[in-house]
Amino acid sequence: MKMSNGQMGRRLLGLTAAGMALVAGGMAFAAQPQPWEITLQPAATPVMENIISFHNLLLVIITLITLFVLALLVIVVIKFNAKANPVPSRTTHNTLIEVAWTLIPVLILVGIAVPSFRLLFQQLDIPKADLTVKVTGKQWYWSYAYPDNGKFEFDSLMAQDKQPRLLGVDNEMVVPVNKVIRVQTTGADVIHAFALPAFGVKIDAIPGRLNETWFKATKTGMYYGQCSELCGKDHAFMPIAIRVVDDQEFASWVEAAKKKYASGGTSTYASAAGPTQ
Ligand SMILES: [Cu+2]
Repeated sequence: MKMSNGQMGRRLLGLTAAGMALVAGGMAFAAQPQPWEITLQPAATPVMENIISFHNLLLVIITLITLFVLALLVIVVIKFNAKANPVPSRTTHNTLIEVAWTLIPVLILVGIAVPSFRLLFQQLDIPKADLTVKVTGKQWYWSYAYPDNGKFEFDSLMAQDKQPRLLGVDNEMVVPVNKVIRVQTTGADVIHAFALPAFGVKIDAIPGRLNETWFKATKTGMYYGQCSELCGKDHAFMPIAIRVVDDQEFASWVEAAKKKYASGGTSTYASAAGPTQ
């Protein structure tokens, strides 16, 4: 794709603006994809912070390796082409180099494995939960059940009249800030996946199975994710919206939710979407 100078300038401007939005985003927190975003969404949980630093570490390692291989290729092309080197060496073995090119990659991989497994255990080893939310993926919306707080359940459907476009929902999942939230996922019809980039959460919602993950959001605000398993024609239209609030606000939301959702999982949009099973 060829770009004119003007296009290039606009693209650069877009990138700069996205970068500044990212910095400013630290204050008024709403985690959602940004125009021209090229990196991961800003972290809102300790797990995601560690995912980002692991990602940055790998980026350095992979860049160094790629540059090293490129340098070797360039040396070979320049020094050992038929013109520069008409009489090739007949060497076939070099024990020292062979040991080195076996051992060094092994050491690099072990070096990567240690922080990788540490991160994996942090994700899988669920700390003592303050709150459990059961998330059910349905064609094509989510249901959230709060078994700890008066056992209510409600549906959450994409709201076409709400911003951000394709991410706003009628009924958000609400959780308290700085609390360990245990998320249990299951599917009602086909496999869905509950994914929220800013929390470092992505877990399948499988019919007949209960999967578990967790997050501890450290900043109040709105967080958006999407179903991440191709689940049918409206797969792209079942966003996940989580509102993180302080304890007091959460308590009053629970009281209101108990009344609002007393009749079970009802949604203002349910009839329009026509869920099928
Ligand atoms: Cu889905």
